Amino acid sequence: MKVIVFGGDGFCGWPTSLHLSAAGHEVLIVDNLTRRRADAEMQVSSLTPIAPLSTRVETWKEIAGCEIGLRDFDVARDYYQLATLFEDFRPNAVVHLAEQRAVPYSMKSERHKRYTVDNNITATHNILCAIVESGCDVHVVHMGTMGVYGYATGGTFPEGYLQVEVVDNRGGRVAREILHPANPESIYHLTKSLDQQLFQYYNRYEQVRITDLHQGVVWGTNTRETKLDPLLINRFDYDADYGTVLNRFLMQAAVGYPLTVYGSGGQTRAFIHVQDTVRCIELALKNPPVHGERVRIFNQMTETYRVIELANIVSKLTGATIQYLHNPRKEASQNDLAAEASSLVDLGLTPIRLEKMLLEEVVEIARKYADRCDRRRIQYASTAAAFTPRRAVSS
Ligand code: NAD
Ligand code: USQ
Repeated sequence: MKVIVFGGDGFCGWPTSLHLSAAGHEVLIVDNLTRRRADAEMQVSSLTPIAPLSTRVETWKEIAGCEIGLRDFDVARDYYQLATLFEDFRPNAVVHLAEQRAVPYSMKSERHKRYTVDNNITATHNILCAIVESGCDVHVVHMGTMGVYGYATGGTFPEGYLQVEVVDNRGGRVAREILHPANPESIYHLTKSLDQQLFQYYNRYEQVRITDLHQGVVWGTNTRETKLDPLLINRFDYDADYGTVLNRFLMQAAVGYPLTVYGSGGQTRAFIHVQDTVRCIELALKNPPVHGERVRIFNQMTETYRVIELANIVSKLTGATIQYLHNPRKEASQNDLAAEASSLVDLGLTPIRLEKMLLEEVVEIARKYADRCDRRRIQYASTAAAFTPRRAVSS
């Protein structure tokens, strides 16, 4: 299969590109390296020493003998490069990961809000529009988020759609299927909710086949392929903007920093290991919707935990202490979370459990690269203080 991975230099995108290439697909990465520039903007870097993208790809060619194509352009701004790429490369499928994905970053200032909305919505729309214009029959696999459902406690989130009854003009009850109402708690999550509407339109009126993966928080670093050479190593974000909670706790434990629990720690979130992320994307690609099928939505998560539960697990494993901090985010202080997530398991996913991989992550990554940690970038306030928005984010 010919596959374009939009955002193929990122945390999920790089291991996905390798995994698909190893499975024999012809992979082409499109990435404008904006994520690397965000690191420079915030004066942080991945805990793991990541190689330049061209070095990554050359190393993969030496090791696996497989070529991965590269294009450096902005999917949200360079529409004509994008349209030409579809006409020239004629992919069978695309994996769309090219969005600004950090909740705190999306709320830092008006510029970051506007950047996140402009970048994410326009990138998604440009890809869909270019597919239609090219006349190619392309399956779009998009990485969405569990956060589109929101975190109001109660009920079980379905995989995208709700069966409801509406009252018609004569007072009768009519069965309907609707997209689960969106309840985004951040500007970032709002963009993923808006993406869903673009997918509904392009699926219904332009017959684009789409799978939207509603993914939980990803943890871990390496996958089978990124472990093959140090130059293939994946990124590990630990700063207060891009670092996700479990990876942050692992790094904090490794450097002797108290685990930063926001608020009560009663927030429940869905989690998945990065190895399972790449496997889920492959499963989605292998099992495309048929022509005329509605947008497929899979909940891509394997476990749920409260933040405080994670802190206790990491503390027990490493001896780290726990610090309760004022929550810098606007979010419910506590919630339950139940969600259906059987579709990907039915397609062949065997979930990796947290307790199985956690120790390996502590030893192989967090402790090994602990000396690369800049402690000033751990707390949200210190990151914000170091921030210079006007130069860093395009207006
Ligand atoms: P990331 O920031 O590491 O990677 C995104 C990549 O896309 C980066 O390499 C960036 O340079 C590129 N990019 C962004 N905008 C672009 C544009 N306009 N043109 C070209 N390239 C662009 O993020 P990630 O963690 O790999 O996340 C990938 C996707 O998965 C995102 O859409 C995110 O919302 C979603 N997701 C991530 C997680 C998680 O925990 N990491 C969880 C659920 C969903
Ligand atoms: N949290 C802490 N302490 C920290 C960091 C985070 O208590 O040091 C808390 C947050 O307040 C939040 C929870 O941990 O309640 C999760 O935060 P996170 O930063 O790990 O994840 P989140 O902001 O939800 O975003 C991440 C990805 C995003 C993806 C989302 C999936 O960055 O791209 O969409 O996870 S989900 O949460 O299921 O919507």
